[in-house]
Amino acid sequence: MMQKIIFISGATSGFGKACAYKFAAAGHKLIINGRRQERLFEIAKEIEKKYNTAVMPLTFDVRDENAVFEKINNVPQEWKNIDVLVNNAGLALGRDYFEEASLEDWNIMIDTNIKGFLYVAKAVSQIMAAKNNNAGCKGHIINLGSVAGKDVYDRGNVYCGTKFAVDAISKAMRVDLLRHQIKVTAIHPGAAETEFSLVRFKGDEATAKSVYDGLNPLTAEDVADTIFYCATLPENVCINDLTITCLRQANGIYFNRE
Ligand code: NDP
Ligand code: 8X3
Repeated sequence: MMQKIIFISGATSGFGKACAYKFAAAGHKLIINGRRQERLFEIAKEIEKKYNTAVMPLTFDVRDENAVFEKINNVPQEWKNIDVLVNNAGLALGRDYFEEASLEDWNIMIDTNIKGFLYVAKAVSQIMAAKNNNAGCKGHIINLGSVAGKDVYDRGNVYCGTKFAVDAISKAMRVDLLRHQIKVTAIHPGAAETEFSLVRFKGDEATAKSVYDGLNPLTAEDVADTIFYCATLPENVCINDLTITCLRQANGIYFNRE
């Protein structure tokens, strides 16, 4: 097995955290990011101990343009050869009618899911593109979209808009990064029980839980397994776009609850 360097944004919880465990279990080295430093360091320590592989925690807020470029450009040389980026940090805030929704929620979602997403992708793609292995694949960027970026649902307005942007930008990245032989995969999950809804509903546990009523939703591990699958295909094979839902969900709108 060739050991790779995997950079995961938003690894303190949910998909990002599950990806960290999945890739480490296969022997890969990790750079993991999130804002909650204590959690990030705990996870790094636990993974290093459990899987005997190196993990570098890199605490920053993806919305902070300077921090993103400074932290990523200054990783030690032995960590520079990033093979895979799981561009995952993101969030929804609120589920409100358009005219009633909070501007602050909108700004945070746009700043995180579009602008922060772009900063991280740009910083890492510059590093990948500068590699001199012109014959082979220089890297793989895996962007987290959503079924919310394929169909809009009621009161999803700006969250859906940010995920449509992820979908469009993933297509654009695939075209522009083609000359560097960098793979770009967009993963679009449906409902998955992580901290996502707790964040969206600002700590309201009952409302967060009700999102998954009668669904048997995806788990973070289901999504991490899928990301791992995409990342470990032969060099010549790239899944461009993948939508994944649980059995009881068709898309962002249609559910068959038990
Ligand atoms: P979680 O809330 O469990 O995890 C989100 C992660 O993103 C956390 O590690 C959080 O870390 C990090 N994060 C959020 N904002 C920032 C920031 N400004 N800077 C750095 N890190 C940040 O949610 P999920 O794992 O479910 O979500 C991951 C991605 O998947 C998101 O992009 C989400 O939109 C998408 N998604 C989720 C679905 C679901 O149903 N769960 C379905 C489809 C897509 P910290 O707070 O420590 O910064
Ligand atoms: C998260 C899934 O359906 O809540 O992107 O938008 S959904």
